[in-house]
Parts: sequence; C-alpha cells; structure tokens
Amino acid sequence: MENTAKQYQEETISAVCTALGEGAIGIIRISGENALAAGEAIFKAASGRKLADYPVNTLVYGHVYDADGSMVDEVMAVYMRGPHSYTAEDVVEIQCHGGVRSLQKILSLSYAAGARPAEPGEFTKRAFLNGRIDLVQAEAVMDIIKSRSDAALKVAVRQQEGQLSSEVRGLRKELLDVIVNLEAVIDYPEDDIEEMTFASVLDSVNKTAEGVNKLLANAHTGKILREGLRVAIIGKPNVGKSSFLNCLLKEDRAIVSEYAGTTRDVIEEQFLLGGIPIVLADTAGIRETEDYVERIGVEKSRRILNEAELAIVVLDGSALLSEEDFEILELVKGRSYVIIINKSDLGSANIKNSLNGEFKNAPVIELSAKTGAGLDVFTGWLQKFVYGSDKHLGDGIYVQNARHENLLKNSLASMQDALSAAEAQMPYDCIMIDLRNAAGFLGEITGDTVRDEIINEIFSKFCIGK
Ligand SMILES: Nc1nc2c(ncn2[C@@H]2O[C@H](COP(=O)(O)OP(=O)(O)OP(=O)(O)O)[C@@H](O)[C@H]2O)c(=O)[nH]1
Ligand SMILES: [Mg+2]
Repeated sequence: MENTAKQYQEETISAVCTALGEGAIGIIRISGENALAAGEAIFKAASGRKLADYPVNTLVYGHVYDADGSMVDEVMAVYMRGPHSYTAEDVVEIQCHGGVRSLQKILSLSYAAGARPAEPGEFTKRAFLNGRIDLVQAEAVMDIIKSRSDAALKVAVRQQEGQLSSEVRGLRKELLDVIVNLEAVIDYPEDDIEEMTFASVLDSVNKTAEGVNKLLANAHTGKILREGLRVAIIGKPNVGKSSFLNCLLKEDRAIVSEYAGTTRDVIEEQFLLGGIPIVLADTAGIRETEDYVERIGVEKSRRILNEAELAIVVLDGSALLSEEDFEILELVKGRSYVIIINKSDLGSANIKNSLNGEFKNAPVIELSAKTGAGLDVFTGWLQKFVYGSDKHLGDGIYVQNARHENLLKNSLASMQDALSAAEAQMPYDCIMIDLRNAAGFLGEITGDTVRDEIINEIFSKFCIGK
C-alpha cells in the first residue's frame, strides 16, 4: 500500500465534479502535487494576481483562457492547500458556467497543464490513502449521495462522521488487547501471567462478540433504508390489491375494475411511505385459471412473493373468507407478512375472527383502499416493522452496507470459534488464530487491514469526480 500512496502523491488528477448537463454552475477539481501550477496555468485572476498570492480557501474571480489566449469562460477559482482539502492534497477548484462545452474545455486545459483524468472515486480514494478518512467514512460519501430517504441520509452522515468506525475500532482494540496478553503468556510462560486465565479470555471475547451482535441487530434496518424494502401485495382476484397500491401512491397507477383478473402483470413502484423507501409490487390475483395470460401472471405473483422481504396479503373484508384466501395465507407462512382487511367502508363481515391457527395473532389492519381510512395505521405499522419498537430512526448505529455486515458476521464467527477453542482448553496458539482472524475482519471494515484489490473494487463503484 505504501507504493500506491507514493504514486498518488506524484500524479495530479482532474475531473468534473458536478453532474454533466446544463446547470447554473459546474466545478472542475484538480488534486495533487501540481494542482496549483495547473490551476495557475489555465486561470487568470481579474486582479492580475496569482492564485497563490491570495489567502488559501479564497474564492477568486477571473477567467480561463485557452492556449491561443482566447477566453473560454468567466469563472471563480479557489486554492485549498493540503492537508486541509477533500483529498488532503493541494486542490484547485474552478467554478465555471455549468454547460457541457465549458466544463469539457476547461477539463481538457487542465490535462494540457499536466493533470490526468481522475478514475471513479479517486478523489475520495486519495482522502482515504492519505489518511484523512477511513474506509467506512469513504463509503459513507457514496451513501450520502445515493440516500433515498432522510433516515438513510442521517445514517450515512453519522457514518461519515466516524460513529461506526470508532465503535468497530473499539471492538477491535479489545480483541487486540486479548491477543497481546495471550502472546505474553506464550512468550514468557515462566512469568505465569495469572490475569490471562481462560476465564478472562472468555470474558473479553464474549464482551466483544456482544458488541458485534449489537451492531448486527440494526443491520436489517440499515439495509432497508439504503436499498428500500421489497414488498409484494398478494391476494385473490378483486380484493383490492391494485386499489391499495393506488391508495398508497395517491395516484391512479394501476387499472382497477370490478372484473376479477384485472391485473395480469407485475406493477412495481418505488416511493417513500412514512419516510421509508419501499419497492412495492402489485401482482395478479392468485387463482386457478384457464386463461393462458392470466396463468403467467399468477406464476409471476408467486415469484415476486418469493423475492419480497414483506408480503401484504389483501383480503376482502366485505365478504366471507374463501378457500382461495386460506390457500394464499398458506403461502406466507414462515415469511414476514401483514394482513390487510380491505373494503372496510362496505361494513365488515368480521372475517378477523375467521383467521385461525398462526393467523389468529397475525398483524391485521382493517382499511379502505377506496376512502383511505386506516392508511395511517398501516404506515405506523410499517415504521415499527422497520425501526423496531419505535416509529423513528433511533440514535444508534445502523450498519447499512452489505460489506460491513458480512465482515461483522465473519468476525463474530471467528470469535465464536475462539470461544469454543478456549472452552475446550485448546492450546493458546489455536485460540490466537481465531482471534487474529476476528480482529482482521474488523480491521477490514475501517480499512486498517485491507488488501489493495478490495480498496480498488470499492472505489471503482464511485462516480467520476467524487
Ligand atoms: N367499496 C370499496 N371497493 C373497493 C375497495 N378497494 C377496491 N374496491 C373495488 O374492488 C374492485 C376490485 O379492485 P382492484 O383493485 O382492481 O382489485 P385487485 O385485487 O387488484 O384485482 P385483480 O387485479 O383482478 O386481482 C374494484 O371495483 C374496486 O373499486 C374499497 O376499499 N372499498
Ligand atoms: Mg389488480
């Protein structure tokens, strides 16, 4: 990793940081050892002074000229001296008019002045390699950009500030302390370091495992906030599935009719409900049918149900439960689901009491997709489903990145191996291997111990200019 870091310091990179398209302003960022020289080569301050003559971080008014001396654009430029910049290197940013031609012209002038095109995520990668931020914080930058809800943004910002990192570092330190103590016992058995008995190994590792478990407990919520909750609406024909979708969306998205078998294909919509991003699929009513196209639709409904993290089973509250309803309820056994008793405006056939077996205590919400009555109850239920007991995002740490979640799980498994080894009074060396693995997985989260390929893979998913 040392080699890479050195190479980074030597190369100056540039890219357009704002979205390419028409905008009020566009920004070109140049970073690296020659950033200032490249900036001075293409930017002329209206005052006639050099950028370097101004105090750092000052926005300077001027123009960009091309090689023939003709004016390209009227701009503002700023010089940020490393390490006090995004990359922790010398950075010059030029704010020009946000037109594609202007941005590309200035970008190519920066290349001519010695910069090379930045790779995706390379500015953030440099911030990481230069030690300004750790890997979790770097990944949080992308999460901030991609946040689909206020809650997801909040979680990402907390991560960017280092909340998750410091928790993970703390846990890793506890493991490293155990390792150091065990090493002392192995190296100097004659000193008979009493404190480091098996009991105390078990104790420390148990404590750390508990900490990891606590982080994992919120991972489900974190993932939903980041990627959206996949929800499938299922039920027999005509119970009001499409009406419920329209009611949630507050628009006439799906065709609704009194004919059973109206919806043939899956209709998928993404939106926020009670601040929670959901990916909702309305499906064809499930029933035995001779109709070829409808049968394909029914097959699709089953497939969508299998992929969903939450199933909404819609029942028609104005009629008695039928055999078909019970068959559909069978399909959600063992999954996360909620039962909607629809058409409450038509009066209730009191079908809630007909639900038996495991469905007796199932979550049931009565509502009317036609009038919207009861929709708030459903929204509240969904918030609790996602956040746990509370309806809002708590102050805790929410792991929302699959990479972090996997590493936490791996670390936990290694700790459990260490605990079993300790309980079986295996030699210290064996316990040590597991503990080192456990600590290594935690280090990979923050980037303290991580291979170059992984770093490259993470940053390759970033956008250019970030
Ligand atoms: N009174 C009343 N009628 C409703 C309600 N929800 C749906 N309906 C009516 O029930 C009929 C069927 O509604 P849809 O939303 O098309 O039902 P679906 O479950 O999507 O039906 P398929 O697509 O055929 O499986 C329509 O005539 C709706 O107007 C409700 O809450 N109250
Ligand atoms: Mg429908």
